[in-house]
Amino acid sequence: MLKSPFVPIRPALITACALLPLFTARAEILTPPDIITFSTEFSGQYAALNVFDGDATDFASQGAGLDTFLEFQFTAAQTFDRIVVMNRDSPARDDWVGDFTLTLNDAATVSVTREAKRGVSGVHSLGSPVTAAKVRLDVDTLGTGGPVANNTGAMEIFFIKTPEGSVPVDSLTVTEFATLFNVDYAAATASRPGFLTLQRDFPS
Ligand SMILES: [Ca+2]
Repeated sequence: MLKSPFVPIRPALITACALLPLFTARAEILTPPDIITFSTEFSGQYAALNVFDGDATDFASQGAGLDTFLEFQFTAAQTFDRIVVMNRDSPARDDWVGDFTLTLNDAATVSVTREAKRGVSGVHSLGSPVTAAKVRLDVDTLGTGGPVANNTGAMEIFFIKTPEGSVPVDSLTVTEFATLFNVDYAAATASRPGFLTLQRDFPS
């Protein structure tokens, strides 16, 4: 289905992008690499390039589940130390990425362990900076509890470089806030350390 060119970018996405520098102490989001190979897409509407369009559109594989992967190529070797893999806003829990592994230049690997959650991602540390021109992302675990779909994918991906000498903000606490829309929009979700969300923002 063609999308109207007049549909504005969702305010929640803008909120998420605005929060990122706060959590990463002026970290740099790298210019997105090319995507050179990927799991078969569910359809053209769920293209792999949707992980870099800055919008709430998804990449969804065609039932690849635990075999879901994306392979990226930067124009030159890049150094980064964190990554955001924002999950799909899908009710099927096995559409969500849990743990995943990055393979750097077809050699070294670094794995991220996390809980699979709908429509969100942590700002995941890789432990130390890594440098690579080619990066492959393989899914290691999925969300569990059904319904079964296995159209695993992602909404957005950010490769993040923290400038040398900067200190990330570890935590913030919201002490006062306007009346909640409902409990799904708790004010604390606006300050969860190192966490990004497109869905659970705080509308006053
Ligand atoms: Ca997207």
